Amino acid sequence: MKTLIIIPTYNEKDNIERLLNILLGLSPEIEVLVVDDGSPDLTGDIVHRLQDNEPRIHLIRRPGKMGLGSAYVTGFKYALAQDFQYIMEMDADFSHNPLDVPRLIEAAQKYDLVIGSRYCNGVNIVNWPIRRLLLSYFASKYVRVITKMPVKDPTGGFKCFNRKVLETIELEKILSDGYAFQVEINFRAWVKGFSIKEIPIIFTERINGVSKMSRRIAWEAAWMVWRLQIMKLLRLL
Ligand SMILES: Nc1nc2c(ncn2[C@@H]2O[C@H](COP(=O)(O)OP(=O)(O)OP(=O)(O)O)[C@@H](O)[C@H]2O)c(=O)[nH]1
Ligand SMILES: [Mg+2]
Repeated sequence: MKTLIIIPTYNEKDNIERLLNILLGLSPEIEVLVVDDGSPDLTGDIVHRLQDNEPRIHLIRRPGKMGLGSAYVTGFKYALAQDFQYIMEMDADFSHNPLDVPRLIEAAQKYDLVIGSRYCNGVNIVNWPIRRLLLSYFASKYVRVITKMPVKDPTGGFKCFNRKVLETIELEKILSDGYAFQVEINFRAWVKGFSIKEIPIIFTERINGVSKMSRRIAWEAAWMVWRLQIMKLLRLL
């Protein structure tokens, strides 16, 4: 069954071609959608050129940096307009190992939403400064305590959805970006009663390119969980 892997990009010229080659080599059922936000390093042009020989590469170009959350929502709508059964989220920077993709798709035969989890067996993160690691680890605990959602890695961005999850969640209503976006979408799926499975992955910090982690993104996630909790109580989800 057909899978669409959505990859948002902003300045990923050193990674994108190699990543697409590996992904497309995994299976003829796999297609990729790059959502590029006008990368100044011309990542979009590289992908456009690769499309010449490969119909399984899809590309949406947006004029400027509009954030990860809205890039995924745009990609989800594109996937739902076509006949993809599985729809994945993945970073372009090799933090997510493309060779883990088949394991996620396999688990998605049985579960509605599969999350590649850094915190299944201890902590599986390579090359993060201790400060960032602690922030992420305690953020995930904080999300769990407040939302009661049974997910150990709620901010992870390597996931596989069955299309019915994305058909059911009201994509229009998702407002958050970055880490909060991941938490919000998991929470909405969970509240609707979809099954969620975490499978262990090893996350490796990027070698090529520049990080976009910011204080604003962390704070957004910190208050978003309260907002979600209130919306759930008011039955707005
Ligand atoms: N389309 C789009 N993609 C983005 C945007 N911001 C980040 N990305 C992409 O989203 C993915 C994750 O972003 P990263 O910068 O790796 O974020 P991170 O993993 O939290 O941080 P680092 O790995 O430390 O840089 C990468 O593929 C980025 O190129 C954006 O505003 N628009
Ligand atoms: Mg990254």
